[in-house]
Amino acid sequence: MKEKFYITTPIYYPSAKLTIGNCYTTIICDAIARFKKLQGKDVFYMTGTDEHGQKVFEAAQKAGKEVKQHLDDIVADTQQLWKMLDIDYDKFIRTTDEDHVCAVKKIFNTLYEKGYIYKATYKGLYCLPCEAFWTPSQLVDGKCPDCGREVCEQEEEAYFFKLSQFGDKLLKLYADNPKFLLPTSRVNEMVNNFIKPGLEDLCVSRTSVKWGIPVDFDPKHTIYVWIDALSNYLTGLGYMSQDESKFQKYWPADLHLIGKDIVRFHAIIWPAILMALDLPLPKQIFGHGWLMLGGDKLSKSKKTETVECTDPRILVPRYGSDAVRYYLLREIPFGSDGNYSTEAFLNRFNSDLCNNFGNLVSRTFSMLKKYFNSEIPAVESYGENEKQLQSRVLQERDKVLHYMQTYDVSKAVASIFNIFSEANTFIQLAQPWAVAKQEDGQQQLKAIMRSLLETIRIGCELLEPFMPNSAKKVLAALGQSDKEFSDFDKFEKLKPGEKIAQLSILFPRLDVAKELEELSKLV
Ligand code: ME8
Repeated sequence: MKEKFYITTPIYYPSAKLTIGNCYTTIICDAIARFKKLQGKDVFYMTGTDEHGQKVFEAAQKAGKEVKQHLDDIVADTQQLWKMLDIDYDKFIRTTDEDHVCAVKKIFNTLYEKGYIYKATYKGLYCLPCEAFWTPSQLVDGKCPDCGREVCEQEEEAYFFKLSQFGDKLLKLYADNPKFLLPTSRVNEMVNNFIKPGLEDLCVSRTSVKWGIPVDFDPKHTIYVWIDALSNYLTGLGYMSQDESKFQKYWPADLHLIGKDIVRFHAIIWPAILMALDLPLPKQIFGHGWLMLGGDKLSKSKKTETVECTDPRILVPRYGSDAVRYYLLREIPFGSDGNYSTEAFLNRFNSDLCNNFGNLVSRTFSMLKKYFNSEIPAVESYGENEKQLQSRVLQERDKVLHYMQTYDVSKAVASIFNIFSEANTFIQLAQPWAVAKQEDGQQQLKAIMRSLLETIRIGCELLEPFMPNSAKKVLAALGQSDKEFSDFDKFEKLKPGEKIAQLSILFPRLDVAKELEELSKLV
């Protein structure tokens, strides 16, 4: 039986304006999910939308739409964006789904029945027009951060979750499982900033927020949006529904991949809820860094009127989803922040995708056409140069597998591109055009071309989870459409005598200055 692997993104707040920064989590999860699938795992990849709360309600009002209609439109738009980016999820959960709503009510009831939730009074600073409570640190100049009006002290009846009971259990969890929360710097942040100063019980219901899931036994209360949202990781598998088979199969999650801004909710509140429910904890939570905008310098240094383009709906149709995926996966060191600039994106397109990968494929394919009428050659023996290339390729292949064990996607992608660079260097060294002119050069030429083709094959097999479109295109041309990768170490997978198909140019070279100018008109 296949080993299971359950991976999740956070569920997104509904927004019609997702930038490539928002797409980052979903793209990495997709790459990891695809990689695990190719390794033969039974993967379940879930993403979705977080649709409750006052802000959502207000946004719908502002748009002049009925809330559900407003949400349906945004969700359709988001799903279309994920399709555009080749996000191959297994389930898209919406917190307005009936089975989710039903299960969240049951989760709340269970926590109440077990004595982890109690009723008390919530005291706080309240903004009447906004109907929102604020903490002193959230205020701006002592006033409501949303509308700038005066706030007043107010009390509200509310339910509380006994989070204060979980401090020691959480410390033990982090100590016993050093890989539970990564990168480790985030553990220190949780321990020093939140747990050691003492956890307070968490207010988990509101009477002033109407757009949410009502407490089953006290419906004037709405369940706190984070209890509702975090539960999606269980309810999406059918937890507390008629059919719990997916929950039985896939829970606990193998990886919750989230941005660093929401680590506290996932590494403190979520395990506490699961402990209270007596459920196994997720195996790992990874808090990745952010994509930052460092745009201003660009227009100054270039002396053109350029604006940063961060809209995937402009970038993907123009440059392809593989290019956007590649840039995000490669450019942001996993776990740290990374800077975005349109110019860096376009430069990477030219240097890595066009000059390195695309050029290697087109050179190799056209040489094969010229020398062997596009037929994969059979080889009697390999020379020193070819053997060296093969061993370098295998070294990089091992690195990719190693990095992917810790989800270090940026290093894994860099290693795959090292494979293509090695092959380009090999071409310069082996000089097939010179060998072709030698009378007794046929065997050597076959060994050179075969080594290049197998290198491209291995590189593209590894690349498929990250850049599915172009990798699949090349593999199909090579007559390879195997689903799982098992034969990396064989340099003899391609079938001699078979003809490879010709490919159109994978990544046409861009005129960066022209593109920047065009993009600035579109944003
Ligand atoms: O937080 N760079 O949803 P969300 C990298 N609904 N990642 C970014 C980013 C950037 N510039 N901007 C956003 C929520 N993200 C909650 C989650 S889960 C039970 C509830 C990431 O739409 C962000 O860190 O604000 C998060 O991982 C994801 O986008 C969704 O953020």
